Amino acid sequence: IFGGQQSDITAQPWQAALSVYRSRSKVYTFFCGGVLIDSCWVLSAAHCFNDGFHPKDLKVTLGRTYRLQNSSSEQIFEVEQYWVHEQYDNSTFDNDIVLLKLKSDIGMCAIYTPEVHPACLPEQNLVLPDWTECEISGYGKEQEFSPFYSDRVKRGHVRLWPQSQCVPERLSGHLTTPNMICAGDTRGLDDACKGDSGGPLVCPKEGRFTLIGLISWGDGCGKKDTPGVYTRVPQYINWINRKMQDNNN
Ligand code: 4AZ
Repeated sequence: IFGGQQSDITAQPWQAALSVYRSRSKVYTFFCGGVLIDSCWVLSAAHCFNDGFHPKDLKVTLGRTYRLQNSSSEQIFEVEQYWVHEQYDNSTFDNDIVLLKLKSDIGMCAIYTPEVHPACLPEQNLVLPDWTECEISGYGKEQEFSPFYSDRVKRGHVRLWPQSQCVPERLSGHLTTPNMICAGDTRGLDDACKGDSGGPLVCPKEGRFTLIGLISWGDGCGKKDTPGVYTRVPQYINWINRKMQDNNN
């Protein structure tokens, strides 16, 4: 997160950290964020999986404030399987969404605690008012060209942009689609950055934080008058529910 503030995982207990086993270095390497939406289910960005990881090599960490420090509140899971959206387009990042099923022998995975708790899903096609104040979070970089990810989870404040301003002129020529939503800080302070991808954009809806976006892409981090681009989660509620039903064995 560019700007924003250091946070505690209890402020965004749906935040997940995804890592992949690198056989060359024999360690798990953090690569993207994710969002817990149900005990055994995590959403992330499809583009995080461009390398075609084997599910067996993946690990999902929940409940950590410090990215690399073990904590008594953490819950770590292997991945049984993941589903990249069938219409995901690697060149435009259209439909940048992936659903992961966590591995469990007992039909229950994450146990809900103050540090580990799912985000609410919106109803299909929910649209919130322009400039609604929302939050993003993640363990991603604090500066575009920093070599390091953040040691600690951060959160930032962004507002939902009108679709009319979510245009190539503000995104160094890149097109957006109706499956994307732009959000940014009107003060020009907070933004998502590299490594935050797949993590949450949550907005208050009837008093609850509701998952409205998945961090997807942007033109750098924290540039003036440049929004971040997010996968528009309310477009995918039927897709998510179908996948979760089809795969509840
Ligand atoms: C990235 O590379 C990335 N400022 C994610 C979000 C944004 C920029 C880059 C938005 O994962």
